[in-house]
Amino acid sequence: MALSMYTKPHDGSIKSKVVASLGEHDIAFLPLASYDGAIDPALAPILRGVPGGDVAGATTCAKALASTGTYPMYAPREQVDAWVKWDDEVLAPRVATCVKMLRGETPFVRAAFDDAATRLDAALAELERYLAPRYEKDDERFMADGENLTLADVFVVCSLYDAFSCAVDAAAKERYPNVCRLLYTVAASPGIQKAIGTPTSVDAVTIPSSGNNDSGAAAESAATAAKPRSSSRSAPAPAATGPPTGTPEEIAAAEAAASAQGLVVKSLKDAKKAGDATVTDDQVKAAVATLLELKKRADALKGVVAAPPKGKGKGGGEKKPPPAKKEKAGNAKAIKETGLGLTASVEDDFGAWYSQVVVAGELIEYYDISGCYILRPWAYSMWECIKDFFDAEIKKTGVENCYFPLFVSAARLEAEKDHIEDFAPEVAWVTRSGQSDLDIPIAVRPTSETVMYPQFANWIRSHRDLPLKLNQWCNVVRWEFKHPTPFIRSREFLWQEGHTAFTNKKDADAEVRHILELYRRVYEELLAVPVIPGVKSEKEKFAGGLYTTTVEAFVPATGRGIQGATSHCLGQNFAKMFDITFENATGGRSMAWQNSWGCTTRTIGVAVMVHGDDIGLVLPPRVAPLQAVVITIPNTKMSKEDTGRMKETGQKMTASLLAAGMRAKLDDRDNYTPGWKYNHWELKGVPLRCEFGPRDLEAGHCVVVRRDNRAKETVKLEDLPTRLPKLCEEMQADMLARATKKRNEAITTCTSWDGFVAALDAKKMVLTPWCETKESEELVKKRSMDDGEGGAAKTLCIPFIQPPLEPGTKCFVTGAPATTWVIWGRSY
Ligand code: 87F
Repeated sequence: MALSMYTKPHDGSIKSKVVASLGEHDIAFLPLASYDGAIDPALAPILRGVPGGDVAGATTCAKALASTGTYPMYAPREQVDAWVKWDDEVLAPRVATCVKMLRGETPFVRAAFDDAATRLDAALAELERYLAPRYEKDDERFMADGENLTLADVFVVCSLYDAFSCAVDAAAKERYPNVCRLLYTVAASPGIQKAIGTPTSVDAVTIPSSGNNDSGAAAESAATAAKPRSSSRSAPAPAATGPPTGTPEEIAAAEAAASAQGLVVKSLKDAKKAGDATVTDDQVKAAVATLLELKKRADALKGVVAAPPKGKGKGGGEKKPPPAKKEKAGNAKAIKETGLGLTASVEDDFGAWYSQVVVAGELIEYYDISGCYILRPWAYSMWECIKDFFDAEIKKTGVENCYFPLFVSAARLEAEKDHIEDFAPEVAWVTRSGQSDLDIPIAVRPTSETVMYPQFANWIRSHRDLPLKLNQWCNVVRWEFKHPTPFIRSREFLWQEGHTAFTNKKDADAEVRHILELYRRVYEELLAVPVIPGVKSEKEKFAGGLYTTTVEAFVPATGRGIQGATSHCLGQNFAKMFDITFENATGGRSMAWQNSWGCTTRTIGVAVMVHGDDIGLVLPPRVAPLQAVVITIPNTKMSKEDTGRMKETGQKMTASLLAAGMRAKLDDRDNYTPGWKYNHWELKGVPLRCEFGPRDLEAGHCVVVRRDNRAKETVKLEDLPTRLPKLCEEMQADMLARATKKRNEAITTCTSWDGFVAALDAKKMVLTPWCETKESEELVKKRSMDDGEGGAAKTLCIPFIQPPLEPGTKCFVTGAPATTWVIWGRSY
């Protein structure tokens, strides 16, 4: 049965179900059959209801809601029409069939269920294919970003909500990331959340057995959204969870905190078992209590509700309690395998692993604004290493640091329309101070070209004022709508932005390459991450500039490329706009040539992704906040003097490392067991651990363990200051070599379309001969999206180091003459 949707202050006079409140207006579903024309369309405009998908009233409806000031919600009528129609005809009926049978609202008929589930899966796949390129492109955010919501979005989301909260298992979240994004972003609107709750997905869907169930195996293998996962088939599956109350980030943080505390408990218990008299029962008890609290908090955020007492559940006792959760069992296994606090592994669930490792490694703390993160000292210290290196290098070339304001007037920001147009949706604006609206809103800088260049115009008068080379270390804000990831994509981030002006193109070109080389060194020499330096395609370059150079890194675990840093030659575009002209050496006027270049805290995220393992962070020694930690291992049998001597020697060892210029620390805390301390520093990725026990004390040596490969060697105490710096250098070199080998193995060459998508699906980047046209890039994007599973590929860069291009070589996709080799990949 078709449903209508209308808005009006809901007075209960109409038999309908209110599904959402937007401002003063309610959005309700009304069975079409019960619509008798009694609702005055002017008061309560019908969004749909006329068979055939007419959306008469949509505009009135949109205006009414927009007038509440909450939702500017205009969309082309055809689009709303199509969207509603699709929900009406494709999505909603399939969801309804599955959901009703699973909830026991209609009899369970195996064949009908399988059919609906298969078709539901197809509908979700279709939606995913539809959404992915739109989310990929920043300029097509017509919906589902939570701020440009149409009523039609609400329709689709209501259907998805039903599907995900009953019939779609957690694995679908991975298969349909963009569908989930739609669901979560729209459902994040407070009005909608109030009405429908926070969406979740069930861990497993148990297909009820039924009288005509003779095709269990077929149901298992059907490509259904409601893929049956559980072996229990006796009862309709009550959802194991309620709606989560926390954001995914909060949940990840709470889980990480709980698993870290799990470690504390484990090591205390181990120590006690091993006869460590310093560990008291009370200590263990307190640690366990904390653990239970943290678990409870994580469960609450996840929406895990305690199973109702038998017979008292909502269903009147006929439903069995949910089977033991599969995921829990999986986690327990992971904990046991790693033994070390991270419950997700790099290979099985990279996203979850990353969220856990940045928190457990104490780099990041989540914050209550999505996309904003707290950089803890452990992360900031890495940023300082990068900063110190880069800052010193640019100063050698005459760059001066400065600071321009955080805020930009609209007039300045929009002075260079072409440049800002593409980015406009990401600009954040301040519109109010206290309770009063500002006369003119002001923007928060997303980058500083338009902030700085009016001053450049003032300061540059003569060729003697050039080159002008400025840089600032600062924060910028870009209100991203893609899924945020700590360091990798955040709404506020730290960076340096360099802005320079020259009298001629040759000098500008040379600087672009020099800066890019510094970025390469940041990645390869500091972070041990190999990068490919090259130039961006016309489509991917910074639109305001002449050309963009880039260093592209690669994350093997996901097979995705990631832009490391960019150095742009802006040509004379900005000089034209901002009138940056100078009197040249012959007395005439010329326009300046400009560059801009930037590198962000993304660097840290890339290094974490490339080097981290199932145990935790693995930090490259050159940027590790601590390069070595000395851990004393006293035992209860030691005399007081020996314990004191051990402590003192530990201090001396550490001092000798510090004197040798290393970043070192002594961990002689006696409220933690050695095992706990090992885990702690491993999780934080400290390159070298010096274990110093009673026998080592007697022998005058210690055991040094490398974090990256866990290789151990015994080092005489007097050799520590010479050996450990060497070990750091070896580890640094090995990390780069390992990552380079992996990266190189992940580059496949394709000279035709054959094998292109298969290579992407095998987590590779692809090197191809290319004709360099925008159309071919669009074509590859579309074809790779349609043929593959992991989203579209784009050009990462045209590498500076090119294989020979034989005359007559054809573009791998168009067959036109190739003009270059280019690297393609799925990317962050
Ligand atoms: C987002 C909002 C507004 C990127 C934006 O790469 C403007 C922009 O101009 C924007 N996102 N960009 C391009 C930045 C170019 C350039 N700026 C200086 C850099 C390096 C540092």
